[in-house]
Amino acid sequence: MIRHSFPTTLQCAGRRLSLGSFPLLMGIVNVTPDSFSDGGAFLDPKRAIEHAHELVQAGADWIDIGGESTRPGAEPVATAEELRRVIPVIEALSGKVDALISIDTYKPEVAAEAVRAGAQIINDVTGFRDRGMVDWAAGTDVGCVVMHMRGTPADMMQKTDYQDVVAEVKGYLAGRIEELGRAGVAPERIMVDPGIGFAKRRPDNLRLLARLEDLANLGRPVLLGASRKRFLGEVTGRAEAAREPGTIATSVYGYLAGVHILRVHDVAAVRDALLVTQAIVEAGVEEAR
Ligand code: HH2
Repeated sequence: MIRHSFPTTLQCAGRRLSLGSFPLLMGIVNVTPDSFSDGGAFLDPKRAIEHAHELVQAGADWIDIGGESTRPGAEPVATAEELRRVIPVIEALSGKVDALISIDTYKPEVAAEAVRAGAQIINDVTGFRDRGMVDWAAGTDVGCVVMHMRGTPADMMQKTDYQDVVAEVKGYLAGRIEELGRAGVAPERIMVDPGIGFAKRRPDNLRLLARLEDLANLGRPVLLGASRKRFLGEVTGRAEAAREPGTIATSVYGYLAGVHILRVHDVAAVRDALLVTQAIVEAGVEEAR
């Protein structure tokens, strides 16, 4: 019944990583005034840098730095402002933390500057929809997170009409892997993400979570970002700050379904839950011998 992570290799910025036995933990650093769960808390670069160090101490393998909120209804941020927010933070962390660094952006200008500052992975919530982003990525060796969404954060919640959400998300991601491949981005550099909460309502999010194995069939590492999201509040009645138990449930479920990377706000809490899950899984394997 347990579909434990199967090994997949990821190539990024000259490194070859083997993913599989335990999910990588991606800690979130939002250098924004308006992110949905921690808006304003890390807008000051000093606080953002400290928070990244705290996340790594708590067990983060990877730090995701973003300078634009993508919560439903969010308006775009100008490129210059996004750069002003994220670049000092990446520069201060590069070479100073024992963790991968990604930039959460869909703008090629921001991606290029972030990589120059030390980022090794581009986390593009639009799934490299912008041809400029595809061409830019093809000329680099960075890792690429390809996420599914429809429209933009401003209008995505008006685009939630699906016949079969799982098939559509999987088809979209397969198409993006193909286009990136044609442009020269090797599949070994790509990770896929269903985009929980992006142009999806509660039943869509729950269906995608229930069928995560289908995405693992794409043959690329699967990244899951459900931390503190709205559907958890809809299921539990809790506000953002009180959605950690719900986040842990999705993380454990994702781990057992074979997810390779978990994008979370509270790395310490999720790590403990996964360590206990892993211990139970290993005891079960022992028992079956
Ligand atoms: N979710 C958010 C932002 N970036 N990237 C990936 N790959 N997957 C996700 O699910 C994902 C993401 C939204 O969460 P958060 O960063 O906490 O909020 P905001 O966009 O309001 O800054």
